[in-house]
Amino acid sequence: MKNYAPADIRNFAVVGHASSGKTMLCEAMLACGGVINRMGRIADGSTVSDYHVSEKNRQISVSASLLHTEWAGKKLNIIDTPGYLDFISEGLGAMRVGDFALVVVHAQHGVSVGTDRVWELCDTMRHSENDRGERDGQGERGFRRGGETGAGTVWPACLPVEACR
Ligand SMILES: Nc1nc2c(ncn2[C@@H]2O[C@H](COP(=O)(O)OP(=O)(O)OP(=O)(O)O)[C@@H](O)[C@H]2O)c(=O)[nH]1
Ligand SMILES: [Mg+2]
Repeated sequence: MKNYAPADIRNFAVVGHASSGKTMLCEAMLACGGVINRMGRIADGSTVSDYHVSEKNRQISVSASLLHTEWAGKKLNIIDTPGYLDFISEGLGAMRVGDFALVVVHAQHGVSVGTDRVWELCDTMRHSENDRGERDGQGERGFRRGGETGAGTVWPACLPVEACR
């Protein structure tokens, strides 16, 4: 196994409102890093993160999953967390051990109660990812709504998730 210097390791939690696209974003990261050669799908129950039978059946994340990949010489230890508030304790644990949190905001639905909840808990490092607007041009609107919360630094990133399939 490759050894990484501590400076080359990034541990972070992926958090956000339910069904905002956290698991698919993680799947895209694994595909981009070459860990998997094609992206799985939520509908097929074929993502790396949602591996448990209850997650496949419900098509939602139920527990935090530890994933890892490498990008630009950095080892990324990614903790994908469930967005449903019933399982928020999984996200709390992940945020505690992560160096920072990546907050995923649904570009069309914008900031929701789950976003507010995790944002309150992210009081050290804040990082917002705004995706899912690429198909209908609504990403910009969702991003503006994210910025209007005044919760910290927010910047948009458009991820062509279909390109990896
Ligand atoms: N169009 C589009 N659909 C997406 C995108 N990302 C995720 N989806 C779909 O949105 C649904 C929810 O995606 P997930 O990745 O499971 O969302 P999540 O935030 O992990 O959900 P929970 O963990 O259950 O809170 C699935 O049907 C995905 O296929 C995206 O970038 N664009
Ligand atoms: Mg998920």
